[in-house]
Amino acid sequence: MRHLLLSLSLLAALAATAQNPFIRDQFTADPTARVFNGRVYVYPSHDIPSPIERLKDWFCMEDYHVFSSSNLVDWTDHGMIVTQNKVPWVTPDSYTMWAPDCVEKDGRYYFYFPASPRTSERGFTVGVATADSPEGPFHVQAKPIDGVRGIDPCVLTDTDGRSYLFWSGGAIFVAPLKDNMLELDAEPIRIENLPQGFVEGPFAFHRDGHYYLTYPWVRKTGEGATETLAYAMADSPMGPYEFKGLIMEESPTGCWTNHHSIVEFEGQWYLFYHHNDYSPKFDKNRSARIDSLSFNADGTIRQVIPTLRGVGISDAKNEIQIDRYSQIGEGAAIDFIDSANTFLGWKVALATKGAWISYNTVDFGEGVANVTARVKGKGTIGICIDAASSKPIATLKVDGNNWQEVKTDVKADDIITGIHNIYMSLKKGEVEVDWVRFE
Ligand code: FUB
Repeated sequence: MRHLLLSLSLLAALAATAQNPFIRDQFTADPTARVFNGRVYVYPSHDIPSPIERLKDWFCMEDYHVFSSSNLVDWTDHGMIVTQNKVPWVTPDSYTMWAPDCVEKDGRYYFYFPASPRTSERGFTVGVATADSPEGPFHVQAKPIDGVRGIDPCVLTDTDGRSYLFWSGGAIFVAPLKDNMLELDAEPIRIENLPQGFVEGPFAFHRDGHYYLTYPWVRKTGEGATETLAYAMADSPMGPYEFKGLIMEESPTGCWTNHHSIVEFEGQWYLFYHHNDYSPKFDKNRSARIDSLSFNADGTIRQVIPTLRGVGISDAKNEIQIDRYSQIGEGAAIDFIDSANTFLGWKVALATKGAWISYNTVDFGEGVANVTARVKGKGTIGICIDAASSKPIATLKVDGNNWQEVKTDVKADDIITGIHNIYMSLKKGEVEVDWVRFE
């Protein structure tokens, strides 16, 4: 057979797909991912364009939603779980519901969130809401946790069942929690020996006897001084931690914040993080992304290169947003379909003969008979698999200035089955492509 299946090991490694950003109808920042009952739950903060003048140029967050998925592809928004004006200790209309976390203990779910308390004009503290299910309903505690001043709570539960609360506020702090998960059990300590520079957003986890403290870190000064994701390792939850390096470099497009979580799901580790994809001109409206993460044999973390493609296998029979490409050639460019409504997503413009774009790891299953693409313009596109220069399996003729779905037969010498990379390349004219789908 001319078109070979990729190896079974690749199949095993790529269990699901998600293009970035993976929540496509609202802003989602600071994504904390957790696995509960075989599903991935994401508890992000919820950026909104500010309804009040004071926060027009700043973070503005009124409430939290929770999302879940069994495959990292199809996400359910379970709706709003906590909102500022229903939390007795939060300053009303302060819009300060920043980065949260949620953990489970003995069948109960504890949602930790920072906000500006009524008792002080400036600054943040951390409160808790509890539920019997990861989706809620969550019941908020009347008061915040005593002894915590700061943002970005994260809870690590050790193998002995003891839990630790991490947070940031000029530095990163940690304290053990009491069994009730609602109170500190000892005075917080400040994590020492991290390199200089602004830090926030701690996410701590445990793997194979190593404790990881991962966090956004501004390593530079002056221009380009935005957040990286960095980490340190220790032999116990409270440290001492030894700095190890970067997980992700600064945003290439200048989004000032990054904020993340790291989770293992069905044998693969994933980095959830954010970028201002839907709001390129205002980096306080961010969107959550996923990329795969892996470790070296000594437990250190391999650096993650952010992708638009995201993770896993895409089903050829679903709409593939080829603008979330894995490779792009000269003469191809990405833009919003409508910059006045960025949630409509992106398109790729193929403007010169030979311009191409590619999208990897598409599952053709038992075979496909035809292909449909949402396109506009005037020209011809060849669809190839596995190499931009291979003989096209289909040729799409496009003629129209409005978006339209064009369908054509797949003409392959052999039936195309299994997993392949797809390429779209311009044979003549100028064409824009929204998505492509096989049947
Ligand atoms: O989302 C508001 C703040 O921005 C978070 O709490 C920080 O970690 C940064 O992402």
